[in-house]
Amino acid sequence: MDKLPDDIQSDKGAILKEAEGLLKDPSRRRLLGNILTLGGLSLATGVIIKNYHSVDEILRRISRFNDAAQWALFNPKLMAPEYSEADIANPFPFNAFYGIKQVPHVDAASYRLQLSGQIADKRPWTLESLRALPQTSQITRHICVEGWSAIGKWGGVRFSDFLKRIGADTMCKYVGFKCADGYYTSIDMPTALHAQTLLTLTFRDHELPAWYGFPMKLRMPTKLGYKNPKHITDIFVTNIFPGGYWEDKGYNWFGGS
Ligand SMILES: Nc1nc2c(c(=O)[nH]1)N[C@H]1C(S)=C(S)[C@@H](COP(=O)(O)O)O[C@H]1N2
Ligand SMILES: [Mo]
Repeated sequence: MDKLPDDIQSDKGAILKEAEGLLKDPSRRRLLGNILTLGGLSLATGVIIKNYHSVDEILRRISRFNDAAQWALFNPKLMAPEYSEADIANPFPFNAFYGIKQVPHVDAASYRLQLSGQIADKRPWTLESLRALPQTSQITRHICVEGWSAIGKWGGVRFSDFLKRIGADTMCKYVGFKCADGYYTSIDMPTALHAQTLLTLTFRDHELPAWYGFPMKLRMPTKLGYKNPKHITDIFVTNIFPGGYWEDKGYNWFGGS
């Protein structure tokens, strides 16, 4: 590689120092997984520095690259393992960006699931009308990046069936979700259409309790925990990248497990 111009050469020290700080942050390290060490970054910096201006931008670029790779490698026909009733964790862990006492209370009677974006039939859904759709269930492992995993049983509507029913444009790239607690996330269309992706209304054959996401949680055994939104109030289909609560703070967007 050519010698870097002097001004960039001196930036290099500053950028590496900034990187060192950022890599100390556990959420940043998670974002990078094990793909990048400070040593690796040092080697890459000379190349990257010519095109990008801050470490944050470099890290985001790497994460986006990782998204593209995961998207390309995702096999829509590959099924996540399923388990038996005896394997279900009891109690199943609760997790959110707040404590269990702050879990939102969603009123069942006035609840409406709102639809927007590239969807032909945007009529809102009541809980009753969602319960009246054909239901299926699945016992799968939920994996949280905070270092735990647990097997649970979720039941509900196959998401690909639901998307077809509402006339979603499945040529779009993203499906986005907004939640009653302010959480939000989005997924790639191939995962939305995966056979194990369920719009769930039950946990262990009972109505989804508040702490597991009443009235509804999107459950995907092919994705990490933070990609599985609870308390969903809005679903939209779009080609504009919607991001997510943790994803916008640096977690990898694709979030495959
Ligand atoms: N609405 C909402 N959905 C959410 C979260 C949240 O804070 N709010 N946390 C995510 C994370 S990080 C995890 S691990 C799972 C936890 O789901 P559980 O409480 O059913 O175990 O929910 C995911 N979905
Ligand atoms: Mo999580």
